Amino acid sequence: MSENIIRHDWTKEEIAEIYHKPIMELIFESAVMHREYHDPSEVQVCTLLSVKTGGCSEDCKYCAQSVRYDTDLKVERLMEVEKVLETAKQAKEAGSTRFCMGSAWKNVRDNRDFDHVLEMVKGVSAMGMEVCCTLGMLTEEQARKLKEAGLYAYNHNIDTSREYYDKVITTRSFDERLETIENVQKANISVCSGGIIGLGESEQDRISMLHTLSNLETHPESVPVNALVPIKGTPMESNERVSVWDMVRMIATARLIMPKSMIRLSAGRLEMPTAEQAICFMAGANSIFAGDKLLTTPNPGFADDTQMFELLNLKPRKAYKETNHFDMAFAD
Ligand code: SAM
Ligand code: DTB
Ligand code: SF4
Repeated sequence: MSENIIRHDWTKEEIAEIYHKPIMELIFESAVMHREYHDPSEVQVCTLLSVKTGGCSEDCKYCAQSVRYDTDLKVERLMEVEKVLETAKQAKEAGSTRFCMGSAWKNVRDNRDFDHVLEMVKGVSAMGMEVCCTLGMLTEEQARKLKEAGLYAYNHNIDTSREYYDKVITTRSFDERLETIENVQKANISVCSGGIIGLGESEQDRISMLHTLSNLETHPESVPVNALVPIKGTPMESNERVSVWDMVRMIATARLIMPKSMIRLSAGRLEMPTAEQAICFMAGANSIFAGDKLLTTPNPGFADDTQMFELLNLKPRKAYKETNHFDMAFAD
């Protein structure tokens, strides 16, 4: 293991210097760092399932599920527990080791729906998969209940920089997001937190977002880097498509400043040819969302990803490995 120290005191200037390195140098350095902490042939394969779709009261300007935009999305009630468990079983059979359930909620409420989500968590955990949820804001008490049910990780993205945040969302604050992350950490649940690029933010905003993530007391165990999937009907429907080099810079910088974290090449893969995804893996990405649907939008299917893994000599990372990443992440 290297003598690199996991730092939580990065300055924006230092992060900017890394982010702006000549691209080949940046990829080389992040690839070296990646090899210090991870097996570069392993990629974590997570499956996403939207267990409660649409009808969300929030105004996140990128999102297909907000009631405020006319996005042609059919609003659905919370899925039946059995149906969710059936989907998780299929994902496991297809090689997925993490199952992430998402709901279009501003926050979790202590009602029957939450009781059903707890049953879903118990059921998926019993299958030996790492269970993750993304249900919006959470109190410490609710986080503890999820932990007791077997929750392994909780996804709550900061989405963008503190400075740009209110250009994207006005119905809940950046600090509320950080509070939820804190509540999750207090319950000893592993944190998955990252953001989106392509929202119209500047490079300085991207650096600022990475600054916030890398200066958390414990680095998130996983850091999803999403490219905006433009949704018709939302205020961001016409945003310009993110370039692969911007994804690479984000991934490589995240890898260099949060070396132990899993960096997830998240939304946006459908538009990326295998060669572009390969550069992202080279730059330190080691996790993907698999399965032909993200929450509401299409994603490459298992068959396509299997082919890509074969071509790139990658293999899915096992769940709960001996060198448990959860313990590693909490051992800074
Ligand atoms: N409602 C919960 C919340 O907002 O925390 C959980 C689900 S929400 C859809 C999860 C995350 O997905 C968002 O925070 C955002 O980072 C990402 N996301 C949503 N729509 C997206 C889009 N169109 N393109 C890229 N990422 C998106
Ligand atoms: C994350 O960072 N990206 C995922 C997951 N966490 C929940 C969601 C991507 C959503 C893409 C748009 C959609 O399918 O609606
Ligand atoms: Fe609701 Fe989450 Fe979409 Fe925001 S991102 S509108 S909170 S579902």
